Amino acid sequence: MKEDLMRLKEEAIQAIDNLQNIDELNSLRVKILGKKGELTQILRGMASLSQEERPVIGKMANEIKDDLESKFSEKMQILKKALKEQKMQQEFVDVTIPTKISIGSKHPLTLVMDEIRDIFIGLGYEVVEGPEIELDYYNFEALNTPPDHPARDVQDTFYITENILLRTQTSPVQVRTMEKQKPPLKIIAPGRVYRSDAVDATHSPMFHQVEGLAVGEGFTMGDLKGTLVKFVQEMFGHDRKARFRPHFFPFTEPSAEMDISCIACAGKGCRICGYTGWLEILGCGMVHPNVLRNVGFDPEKVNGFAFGMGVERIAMLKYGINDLRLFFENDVRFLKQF
Ligand code: 2NL
Repeated sequence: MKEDLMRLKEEAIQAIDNLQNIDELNSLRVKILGKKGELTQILRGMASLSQEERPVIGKMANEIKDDLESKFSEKMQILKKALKEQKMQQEFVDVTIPTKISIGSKHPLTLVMDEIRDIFIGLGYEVVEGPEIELDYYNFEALNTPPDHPARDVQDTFYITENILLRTQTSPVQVRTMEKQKPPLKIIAPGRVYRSDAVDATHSPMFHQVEGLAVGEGFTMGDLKGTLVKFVQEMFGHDRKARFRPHFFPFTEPSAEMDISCIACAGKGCRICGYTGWLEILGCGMVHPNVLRNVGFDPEKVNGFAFGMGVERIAMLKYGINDLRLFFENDVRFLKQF
C-alpha cells in the first residue's frame, strides 16, 4: 500500500507539472483527490491493514493528500496568472498610438460658388434657386430662343418629353422670378445645368452655372461693365484688367463676352491663355426686350443686364486645374488640397 501511495504521489506530481489547462487540472484533481478518486480507492485497502500499520499509512495518506492539494492550488495559481497574462496581451490597446483624424473640407466648386455668391450678395443681389427639370418654355422660349435655334437641338439638350427637359442654363429660374417679382430686382441664380456632351478635360454633361440679372429703370452697358469688373477683381485680384468683346446670345442685345488679363502671365502671353494674354470668363448683355415682354414687363419703361458664367471654368482658372473631370471623381488626394 505504501508503494501504491508513493506511486500515486509521484504520478500525480508528474501529471500536475505537465498540465497547461485549468479545466484539465480540475478534472485531474477530482480524479485523484475526489470522493471516488484514486486516493480514496487506495485507502479502501486500509481495512485489511494491521493495527500498527494503519496509523502510519493513515498519516502518510494525509500528508500526501495535503502535499497534492497544495501542489494543485500552486499550479492553479500559475495557470490563472498565465491566462490573465494572455488575455492582457490579446486585449491590449495602445492608447498612445498617434491618431490621425482627417477633417473634411469643402469641395472646390462649393468654395468658388460660395465666393461668387458672397461677392454678389455684397453688391445687393438676392440668391434664387429653382428646378433642374424644366419646361421647354422657361429654358428656351421665354428667353427668346426660337424653335430652330441650334441650342434647342436634341443633340445638345437632354429632353425628357417634347416640352420637358433638363435645364441647360439657370436663366429659367430668373424668368420664373421675374414672373413673380416686379422690378427693380437684382438676383443671381446658381445651380446645376445639363448638356448632352461627351466627357473630356473641358466638357461634362452636368456642370454648374451662376447667372445674374438686374432689371430696373435706366440701366446702361456701363452698369453691366462696372458690376462685372468689380466682380472679377474681387474674384481674381484687383490688378486684373478686363475687356468686352461683342458676341451673340438670343436673350441679350447687345451681347458680349468678357475676358480678364491672364492670371498666369498677366497679359504677356502663355500656354494657359493660348498666347493671347486674355482668358474668357463669362457671357453677358442687356436683357432682350422680348424677354422682358415675355414676363409682362414693359421694355419701354424697364430694362436690365444679365450675365452667365461656368463655375467649373472659374474654379479651374482660380486654382490652376487643367482637367474638369477632377471635380467629379472625388479623389480625396485632389479634394483635400482645398
Ligand atoms: C454664358 C452666357 C449668359 C444670360 C446668360 C440671361 C438671363 C435672363 C435674361 C437674359 Cl433671365 N440673359 N442670362 C445673359 C447673357 C449671357 O450666359 O456664356 N454662360 C456660361
